[in-house]
Amino acid sequence: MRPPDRETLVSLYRQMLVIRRCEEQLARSYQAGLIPGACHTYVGQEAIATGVCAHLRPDDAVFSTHRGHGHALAKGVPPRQVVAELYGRATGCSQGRGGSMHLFSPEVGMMGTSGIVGPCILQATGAGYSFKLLKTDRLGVAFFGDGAVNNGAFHEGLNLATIFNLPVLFVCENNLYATEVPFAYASKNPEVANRAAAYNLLGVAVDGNDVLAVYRVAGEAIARARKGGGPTLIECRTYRTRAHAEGMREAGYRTLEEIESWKQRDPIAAFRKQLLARGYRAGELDKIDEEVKAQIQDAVEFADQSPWPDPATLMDHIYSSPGV
Ligand SMILES: Cc1ncc(C[n+]2csc(CCOP(=O)(O)OP(=O)(O)O)c2C)c(N)n1
Repeated sequence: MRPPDRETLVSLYRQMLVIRRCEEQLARSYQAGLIPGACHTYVGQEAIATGVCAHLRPDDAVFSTHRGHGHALAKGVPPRQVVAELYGRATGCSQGRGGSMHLFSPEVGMMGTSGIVGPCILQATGAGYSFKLLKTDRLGVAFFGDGAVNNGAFHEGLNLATIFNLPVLFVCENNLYATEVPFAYASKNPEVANRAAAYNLLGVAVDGNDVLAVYRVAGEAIARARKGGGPTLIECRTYRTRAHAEGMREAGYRTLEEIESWKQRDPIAAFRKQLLARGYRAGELDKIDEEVKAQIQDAVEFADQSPWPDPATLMDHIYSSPGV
């Protein structure tokens, strides 16, 4: 695969910042009581959604998790629609009916975040099966955490995708903990990528905090899948630096030293260093950050001023209309 050009490098940097600044804002909004429902932030894992989704088209289908704001943003849902959805407003991507764990935008191929751990693996497999039957080069993509790999859905999805040679990308974001349970406790096999061998499937482990590494590995897997080369399991090794969900504790089940050591490996700071070494000017990168902050501020004001869903529409979208 060709290395990313200048425009791509800048867009990767900007995309990671959009996710980071949006998440930081959502955390503040949650603390201010403006977000009904849970809020699981993606801080520390931005390189994964960014590096994978950079290769996706709007007609590829992404299925995500409870920690899915970053996937939605990277897949093309505008920050205004994400923030408004978490605020429960009618202008949100799910019209204020879903919140954080039901971010849907089929127009851009964001087929949903989910509060249930595991099913996204099967939904992406189903999408891949459908795309294959339709003889397209579209892709199904599942993002999931290490907490999903001991779920039956993981076995069923990987097995089916392999035997039918489906265009599916399985992206495991191994951030070492499922809520407060260490992966090393939940499984005697501390790796995810090597589980692919059980299905005779290609499994690749990558540094999930290195956006260029994720971009390269995902690009190769996606190009292969589009050409009929079948599924790939990518294990992105990473860490969430905030609590499992806002309002929960950050440490106790993990040490402050461990959190600090991963903060030193922050994916955005690391990429900024790489860009500076490639000759980008600090001022140029700071300007991107300023633009992103303004974009997120705009999203918050938009959400704040947006109407609540009309109670008269309560039963809309629940049953299909006869004959439709
Ligand atoms: C089927 C199912 N079992 C249990 C839960 C409760 N639960 C919510 S988040 C979570 C941990 C998920 O961990 P992981 O998949 O590693 O994702 P992470 O939170 O680390 O991003 C669990 C067990 C759930 N939502 N769904």
